[in-house]
Amino acid sequence: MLHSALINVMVKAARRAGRSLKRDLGEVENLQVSLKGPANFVSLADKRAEQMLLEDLTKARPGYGFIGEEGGVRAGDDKTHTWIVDPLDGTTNFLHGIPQFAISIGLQREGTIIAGLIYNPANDDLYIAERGKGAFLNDQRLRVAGRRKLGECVIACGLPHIGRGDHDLSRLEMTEIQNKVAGLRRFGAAALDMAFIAAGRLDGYWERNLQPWDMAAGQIIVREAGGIVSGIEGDDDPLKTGNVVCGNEFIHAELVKILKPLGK
Ligand code: 2AM
Ligand code: CA
Repeated sequence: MLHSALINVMVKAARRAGRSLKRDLGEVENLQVSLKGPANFVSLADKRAEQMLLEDLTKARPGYGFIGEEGGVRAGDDKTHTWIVDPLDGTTNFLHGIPQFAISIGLQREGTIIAGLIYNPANDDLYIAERGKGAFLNDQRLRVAGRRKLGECVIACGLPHIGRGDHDLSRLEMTEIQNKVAGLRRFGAAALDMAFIAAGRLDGYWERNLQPWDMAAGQIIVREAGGIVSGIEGDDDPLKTGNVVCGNEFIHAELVKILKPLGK
């Protein structure tokens, strides 16, 4: 399939960093049996992947700014464009050898995400989207699921880690949703949860306390697949609030109706 020059740049960068992560996943599996486990190794793998993405993206688009989970903010000469990159989303999964993790690359132009890529090197699933051009998984056009009844839906959430977020609120949210849906899931990689929404595998997803790089690519991929993405207020910007709800228009609205009052 023919992609734009921009998408080609993103795909090439993601595939190189992805090869590195996939090699490192093999080593992680070996290190599980060691006393200290693979934590230090994973931290290096993460940084190495971000360095590759920074190199490739900056080489192809020298002026663009770059915000990466590992390296923070680097300003570019072109103040209108910024890459928003998570080199390894689903770090805990990766650390445990669970093949549910991804590279996430979003491109922001004047405050709007105009292109996104999510790539899981473990199974080679590559999701891309560009504004107005649709969303694709391995060149297959994506469309969000069509279910309208929550009772038939599989919904994913995130769970705050130890020492983070509001655990009581999280349990309250899960209790409310669990009572109304066909299945509740927690996969542990926000970018892939959003990619699964775009692919119609999941009907809905919500999570609090995320970072822009967790959601930048996912946001455009879901929207280009016909889905709705907002914060938990229903009309707020997830990249600003750090809270996200997504699904088709009906399930998104149902989730907001349940979740919004709980956070008050
Ligand atoms: P990460 O793997 O890149 O850290 C898990 O619930 C999801 O939340 C993952 O996508 C994880 O991204 C993300 N996340 C964002 N901020 C986090 C934090 N402070 N602690 C743990 N997970 C976080
Ligand atoms: Ca992340």
